[in-house]
Amino acid sequence: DFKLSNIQGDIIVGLSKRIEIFFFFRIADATAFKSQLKSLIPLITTADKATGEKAAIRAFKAARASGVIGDGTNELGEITGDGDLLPTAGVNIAFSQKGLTALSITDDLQDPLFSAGQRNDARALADKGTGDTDENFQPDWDEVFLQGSQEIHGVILVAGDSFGSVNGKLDEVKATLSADETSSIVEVATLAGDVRPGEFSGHEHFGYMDGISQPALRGVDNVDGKKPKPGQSLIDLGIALLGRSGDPVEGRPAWSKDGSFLAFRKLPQLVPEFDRFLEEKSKPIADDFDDAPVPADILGARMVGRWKSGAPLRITPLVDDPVLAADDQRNNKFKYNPQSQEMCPFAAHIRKMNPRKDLDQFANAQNPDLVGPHLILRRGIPFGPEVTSEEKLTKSTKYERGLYFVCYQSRLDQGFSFLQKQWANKTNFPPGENKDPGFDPIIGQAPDEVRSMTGANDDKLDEDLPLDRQWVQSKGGEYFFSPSIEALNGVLSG
Ligand code: N7H
Repeated sequence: DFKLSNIQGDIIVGLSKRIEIFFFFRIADATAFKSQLKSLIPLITTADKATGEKAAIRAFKAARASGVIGDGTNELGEITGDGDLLPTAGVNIAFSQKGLTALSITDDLQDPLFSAGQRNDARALADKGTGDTDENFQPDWDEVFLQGSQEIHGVILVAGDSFGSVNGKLDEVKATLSADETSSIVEVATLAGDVRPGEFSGHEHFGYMDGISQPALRGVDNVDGKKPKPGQSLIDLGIALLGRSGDPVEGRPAWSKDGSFLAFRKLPQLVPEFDRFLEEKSKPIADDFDDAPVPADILGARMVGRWKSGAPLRITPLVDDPVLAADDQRNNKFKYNPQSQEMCPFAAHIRKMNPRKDLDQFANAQNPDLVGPHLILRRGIPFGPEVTSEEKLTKSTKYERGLYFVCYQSRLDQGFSFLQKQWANKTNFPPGENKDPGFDPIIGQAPDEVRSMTGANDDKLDEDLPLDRQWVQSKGGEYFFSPSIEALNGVLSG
């Protein structure tokens, strides 16, 4: 009974996005919302539609590369139009627990973190804030996510090739949700992310290529029109979708099947400060790299686990290899050696987040796979302007920029929340070595911001490198549920 047309496209395919708008709303009139939601459903991009769109974009790019379609410039090289991407705009919708409650849905999705909301998870995630008990903790979050006067009941994701397409689609959505002169929703906030320009497209703001490693879903290969790639982890459908094989949670309502929990985080990044740290601390670490390019690039790569191009340290530890990085048959095909962090530090962000073979030594009959259940589908997008020359000069951030982090999973306590608390923030993960690996230098959080890692220097692997400060700062977010189309047609609009 598995149908791509019943699943929202961002979950298992990913909406095509150069621009993405997150429209957070409160439901003001539940009765009107339910009937207007019925009319919104045809606008929603399902997984089969998203697959088709990706295929069309690939065909368009191929046609452009072969000269069949112009590239948006004239003979003089002047830009004559967008000409860059096929116009697309996709829509998805997801609800917070408060949103389900506002719709008088009392069924329990059996995910305590979802039910309580992300604000109640902030202290455990080690987000910055004041107060020393769960009750009096005040996270240092943006006002909108504190949800004082305005609760967030849901989020509408609109993604596409340009602000023109995306805004046009958002207007359609808004018109649908205010049909018959009744606005069923109130805007709480609209956040916009965009892919970085030109050669940095696909790279997050620290400069590293993102979106390389995603798990593939068992039984639904080819979902985005591509074959599973070498090195790609295969996970059961139920790791991503509720009610599918691999989701062990009992007692969930039938309508939750084929939905997924969406974790949203606003994560500003202090880019000039990060670069300054790399410059200052990389000299001794780079000493033994004979033909080393830039010392800072070596330290950065050891913190991330990949070079800026995306080439993995596990395959090319001494020098970046852009050709390898661009080859999707090779750029993710590696396992770590659980005995060694010579090629890639245990604490490196991608090793902490997906330790590949590191945990095999602890597996047993009851728990044969210690990594798979924690793999997530990442769908984030950068936000904010490029670093200005003034910021480069002063080495301090003036304009907010970072990542709107989005991921999908069937259990928040195994996916996002687990990864942050148990792997990124835990200094003894991955286990098995005498010396603790330390924090994930990219996203690891400590309440006092005092962090360090080992393995940064491949000559002195046990040496502790103090990490000055956190360059990724949580400004909040929320946990949402992205329902199936059947659920949207049924309980949510009924
Ligand atoms: Fe990460 N970065 O630029 O350093 N991430 N991440 N992430 N991340 C990855 O392999 C980054 C964040 C994961 O399968 C890459 O596709 C930044 C959170 C996972 O090998 C880069 C931020 C969480 C993977 C970054 C951020 C994760 C991954 C390499 C915040 C979960 C795949 C590209 C601003 C709690 C690991 C790639 C694998 C990869 C960066 C956030 C998880 C470059 C800057 C919050 C599972």
